Amino acid sequence: MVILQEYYGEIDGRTITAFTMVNDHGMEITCLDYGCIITKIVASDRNGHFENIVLGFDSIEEYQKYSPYFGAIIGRFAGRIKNAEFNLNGKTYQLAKNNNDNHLHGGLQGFDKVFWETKTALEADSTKLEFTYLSKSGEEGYPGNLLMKVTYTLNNKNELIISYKGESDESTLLNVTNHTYFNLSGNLKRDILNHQLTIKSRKFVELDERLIPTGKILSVENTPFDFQNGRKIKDGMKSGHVQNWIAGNGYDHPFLLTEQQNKEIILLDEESGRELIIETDEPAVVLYTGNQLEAEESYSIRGVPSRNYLGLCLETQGLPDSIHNPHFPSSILKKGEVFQSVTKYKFGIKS
Ligand code: G6D
Repeated sequence: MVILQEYYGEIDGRTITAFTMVNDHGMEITCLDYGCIITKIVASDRNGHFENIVLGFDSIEEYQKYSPYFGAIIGRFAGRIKNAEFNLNGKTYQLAKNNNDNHLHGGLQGFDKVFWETKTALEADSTKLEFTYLSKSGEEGYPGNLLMKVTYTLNNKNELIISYKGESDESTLLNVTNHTYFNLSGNLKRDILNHQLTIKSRKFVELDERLIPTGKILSVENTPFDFQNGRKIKDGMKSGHVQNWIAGNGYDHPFLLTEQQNKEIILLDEESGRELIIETDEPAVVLYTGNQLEAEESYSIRGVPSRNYLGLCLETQGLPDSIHNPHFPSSILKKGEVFQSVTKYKFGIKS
């Protein structure tokens, strides 16, 4: 096991450091102390070719100019909050309206755009990066001084384990996730439309045309949202299902997990043989298939022109806009409570 550190760039005169963890089988994960951004995950295909399998850049300027949260930790609240406001214990809090009059992904300077104190640890069969950030009361409009700790662990079982811990001195909202875009083809050789996805979920959240939950939980039965027995992502592109259309001809939906820590999410690229198994203790996962990657201003990702469906996200988390939907699992973190969650990403080859 090895951890390498190197200069990556600067923002406002503050140095950004890139940390690369390498395990004994040649798997690599590179991330930044800015936004805990995962810039690269290098994994083998069935023929032993090690290639990058996530969307990322090689300069901070590109992240600042183009990145739709590539690889970043998202918070305080992942997903949308309707009308960018919420009421908690009789007080109304106004948040940034950074997405069609709604609040998205923690606001203008969420967890993805702050510096995290970083500690490294090297053990016989694993390497760890421990990121810490104190989100001051009032930051992005949220109450409470919130101490966040995020740990990335790479081990010799080709697993990336992300653990989250949060404590606040006032009741607040916390719904945190990692926003990595996966593309198992390797070095973006192909898009993700032929990736096969399995999700152990019987229900998904209905969205309105601004991608805000309507409050309805829909059954996946007999729809393109039924991933229980595996399905190609492309099914959602031209399905004609109104929810695929609303998402921009794809998926951008939370799925309620019916099982935790039992191979509940499996992503497979048959051509390379690469397989990713995700297990989590979170109640849901948001599947976003990169339907909006084609931006007004074209850009390239390590030389590959950005286009829709070049990567997909599987964001394990609570449900968006839960504060306005009391029947959703709550994302209220009470004063003195400790929020903890763990998501494991196991990279392998389909036998
Ligand atoms: C779009 O609606 C999607 C979000 O789900 C995604 O996280 C973001 O782009 C990057 O707003």
